[in-house]
Amino acid sequence: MARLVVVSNRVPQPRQRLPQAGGLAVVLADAVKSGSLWFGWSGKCAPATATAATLQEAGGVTYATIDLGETDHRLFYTGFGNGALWPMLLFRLGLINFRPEEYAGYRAVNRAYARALAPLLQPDDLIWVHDYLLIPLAEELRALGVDNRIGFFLHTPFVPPAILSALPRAAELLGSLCAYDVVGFQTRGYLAAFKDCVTQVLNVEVPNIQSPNGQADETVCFSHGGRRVRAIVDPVGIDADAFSRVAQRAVGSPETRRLAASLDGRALAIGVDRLDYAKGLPNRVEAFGRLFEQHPEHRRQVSFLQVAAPSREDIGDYQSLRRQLDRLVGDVNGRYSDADWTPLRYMTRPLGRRTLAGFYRLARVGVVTPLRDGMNLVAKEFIAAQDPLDPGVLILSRFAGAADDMAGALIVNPFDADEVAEAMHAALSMREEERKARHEALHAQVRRTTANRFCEVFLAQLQRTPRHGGIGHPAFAAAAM
Ligand code: ADQ
Repeated sequence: MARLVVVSNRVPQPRQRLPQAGGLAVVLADAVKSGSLWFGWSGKCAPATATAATLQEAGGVTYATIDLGETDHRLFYTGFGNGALWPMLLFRLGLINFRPEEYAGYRAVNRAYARALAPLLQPDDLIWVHDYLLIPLAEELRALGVDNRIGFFLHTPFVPPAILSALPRAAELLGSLCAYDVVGFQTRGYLAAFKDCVTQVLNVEVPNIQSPNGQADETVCFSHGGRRVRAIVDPVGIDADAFSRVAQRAVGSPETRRLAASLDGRALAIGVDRLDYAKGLPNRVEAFGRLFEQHPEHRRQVSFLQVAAPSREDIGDYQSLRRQLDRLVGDVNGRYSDADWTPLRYMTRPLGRRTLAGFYRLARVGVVTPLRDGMNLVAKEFIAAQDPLDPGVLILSRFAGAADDMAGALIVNPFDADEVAEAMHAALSMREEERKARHEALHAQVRRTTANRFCEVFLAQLQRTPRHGGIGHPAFAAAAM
C-alpha cells in the first residue's frame, strides 16, 4: 500500500489529542493512518519563508511544516488567496481585488511548498492536495520532476466560465489544475461547471461519459498539456454516528444544561458559522426580524443563537461584515426584546465540538443559509446531533452543496428574507410526525455520505491512476476510463 501524503495550507497540531471541530483533520481522520505524511504551513510567520520543512511525529504520522515569510504570507493568503480567488469561487465578483504582485506571491508560496515537499517524497507516494490556496502545487512539483500520482480536492464551489473569466489569470490557474491526475469536486453541478470551463476557456474537448442512471456526469476525463486528467464528484461528509454519540452525551453537560435552563421553555433556533460573507449572516438576521413582523405569535416563544467564529480578521471585507452584523443584531434586538427576553443571542467565538453537539441537539430549528457554500458540514452535524424521537428541523440554502442530497430540509433562497422567515415559521410550527419523517430521510443520507467514504472514494480514484500520468505511457490506455 502506497504511503499517503496529505498537503493542506493549515496542518493540525500534532500534539492536539482531539482535532479542532470540523477541520480537515476530522474529515481525514480515518485516511491519515500511521506512516502517513502531512505537509503544510506551520501557522507561524518568520522574516523569510523557510526552505526546508520541520518534522514532528505523533501517533505514527509525520507532520512536516514550514514557516512563511510575513510578506509572502500577506501576498499569498490575505492577498490573492482570500482577496481575489475566494470571492471569485464564492460568486462574489464585486469583492475581487486583484493585484498582480499578490498573484505572483501566491504562485511563489506554492513554489516554496513544492521545493520543501519534494525532498520528503518517496517514488510511490500518493499525494493528496487540498483546496483553493494550493491549486498550482502539482504544476510546481511536476516542474521539479515529481511524477507521483497527485490528486486535488476543491472544498469550495466551482464556477461557470462567465464567473471564472472575471478573475485575471484564471485561465492560467485552470491550466494548473490539469497538472493533477485526479481533481475532486463536492457536487455534480461543480463538476459540470469545471467541464464547461475546460471546454470554453482552455478550448479542450471533454467527452461526455453517461452515468448509468442517466444523471449528470460523476466523472469526466480529458487530456491537456500531455497529461490525462480525471475529474470526479466526491461529497465531503462527517462521521455521523460518532457525532450522534457525542451529542447524546453532551445533553447532560453543564454548558447544554445552562443553555436549556436559560431558554425557559422557549424554542431554540441555532446558526453556526465561520464569520464569512459567504455564510449569509446579515440576510439571516434580517429574516429572523421578518419572522416577528409576519408572525407575531413567535415573539417571546423562540430564541435564536448565532455562533460565529471570527475568520480572516485582517481582511477589510471581513471587518466590515463584523461591523454590519453588530449593527443588524442590535437593530433586531432593540426592536423586539422584552425586559426578560432577547430574541437574538450572538457569540463571536468558536465553541468546542462537544458543546456544539449538545447545542444542536437542543435546537428545534437549525438555520444554515449561506449565499454560497462548497458543501456545509454544519447542516450534516445538525442532523446527526438530533434526537430521532423528537428531532429539530433543518432550514437549508439551495446554494449550499449540501442541498444536493438533503431534500428533506426546508430548502430556501437565502436572498429572500420573506421566504426564509416563512421557513422559520413552518419549522417552528411543524408537527412531530413530519419532523420525524424529514429527519429520518436526512439522517440516512448523512450516514451514507460519511467522511470515511469521501476519503475512500478519492483515494481509490487516485490509486487507479498509472504512476506516470503522461499520455504516452502504456499504462495509460488501460486506466483511462
Ligand atoms: P467552511 O467554510 O469552514 O469549510 P463548513 O463546512 O460549514 O465550512 O465547516 C465548518 C466547520 O467548522 C464545521 O464542522 C463547524 O462545526 C465548525 N464551526 C463553524 N463555526 C464554528 C464555531 N463558531 N465554533 C466551533 N466550530 C465551528 C470549507 C467549505 C465548506 C465545506 C468544508 C468541507 O467552505 O463548504 O463544507 O470546507 O469541505
